[in-house]
Amino acid sequence: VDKFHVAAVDLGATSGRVMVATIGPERLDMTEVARFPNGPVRAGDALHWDIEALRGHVMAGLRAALAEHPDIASIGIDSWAVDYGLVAGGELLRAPFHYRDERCAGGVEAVHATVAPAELYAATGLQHLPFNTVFQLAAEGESLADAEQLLLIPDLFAWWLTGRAVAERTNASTTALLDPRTGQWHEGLIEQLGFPRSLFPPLVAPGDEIGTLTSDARGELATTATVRVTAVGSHDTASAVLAVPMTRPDAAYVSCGTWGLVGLELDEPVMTEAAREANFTNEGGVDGTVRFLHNVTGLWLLSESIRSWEAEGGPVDLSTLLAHAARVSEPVPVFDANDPRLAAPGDMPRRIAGVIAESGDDVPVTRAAFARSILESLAAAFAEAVHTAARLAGRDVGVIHVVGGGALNALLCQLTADRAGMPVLAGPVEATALGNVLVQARSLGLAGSRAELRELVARSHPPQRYEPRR
Ligand code: LRH
Repeated sequence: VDKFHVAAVDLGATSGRVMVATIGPERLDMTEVARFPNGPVRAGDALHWDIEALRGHVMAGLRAALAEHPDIASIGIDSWAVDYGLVAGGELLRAPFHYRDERCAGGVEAVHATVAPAELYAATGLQHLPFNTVFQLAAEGESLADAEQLLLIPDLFAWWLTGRAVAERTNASTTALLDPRTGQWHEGLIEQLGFPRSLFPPLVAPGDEIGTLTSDARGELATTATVRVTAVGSHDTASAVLAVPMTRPDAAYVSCGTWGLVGLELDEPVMTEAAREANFTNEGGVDGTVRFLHNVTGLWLLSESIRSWEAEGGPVDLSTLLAHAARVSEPVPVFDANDPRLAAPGDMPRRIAGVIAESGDDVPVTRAAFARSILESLAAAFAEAVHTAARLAGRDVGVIHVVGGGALNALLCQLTADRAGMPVLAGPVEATALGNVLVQARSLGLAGSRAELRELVARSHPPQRYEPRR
């Protein structure tokens, strides 16, 4: 194929971006057209996403992308998982809830009263996260009555652009309503839980064409081109894993942004009791692969701490903070990064201090030591999850790839190598957008097995190596 352009919309829980990629047979280059912050917004007593603001940023980004590259052939959209909009009569009914909203607790109870946790795991292979879509839906109660369809966040954007309502499979796998054996909606479970079957749109797979821009969308994007919207691994983690430049069979990955998703790419799910107890998930990957992984709280702990410090005393420079954290020589406490009390937004330093104090350790006094404590705790959790994944899947692991924003954090990468006792290969930082782009490119004719796509990534974005220090 000759050179061509595609656009990737990549929405993370902390920031979003619109990228344009130029793809040739030997190279893949990406430029950022728009970047914007994202995060929970409190409306009344609930946490939501500011979906209108996100929509505005996405449309502005795509308009700029098309102005610069009128020949953009395709658009792909990915975002964080599990959250959704309810639509009826062509309208979004209300702002989607944020997965960190507290209402999920009631939903967990309601679902588990009908389907026991072990039964749910056997049916879906998903780790228990209190915000899995199934629990959110159970918490909706009466408010489901006026909804015609449920659209996961990337599918909502695709619907705005094309008018087509679909459910992309990798992200649908995070709802806990998909059957991992068949890749279809789990009819039995949906019925058992009493959700209207009509809520769930037809499934599409990464690489499928969802549709082309409606005339309204073309107007808004100031283009006359028939741009197609292509389904990608619309779960951001699925896109990220596709772009992990794994070249060895003994590679594990950490997709590190707001979350640290730690695991392996497998051909078959591992749905043993041991995997359930370790809270490992079998999410759907691109090309029917299985993302066997565990959610570790990621840079959320650091970004929320910085947000609190900034609210108290003005801007905090991240690179200065990390440089100081790297120089901390006294031992710092390692705490459980996955403590559920650290899941909600607000006042993070105080809550982390509480968790540390509770285990009898001294709470670090300086911000540098505090940040170091966070990074040591994340590295410890990453290393442990890698070893657990290897054990549960019966695989040897000898190298860890760190992709996403965390790949920029040299201290975190080094500490992960140290604690895991194996090399870390860091990068690409924009793995998610790259994975998004690769699926579109392949769908438009770029030849490539997953291995070949990963070689292309490694060539265009050579990873940085960290050796374990012992
Ligand atoms: C990462 C992510 C993760 C999900 C969480 C809700 O952005 O998609 O894979 O578990 O957000």
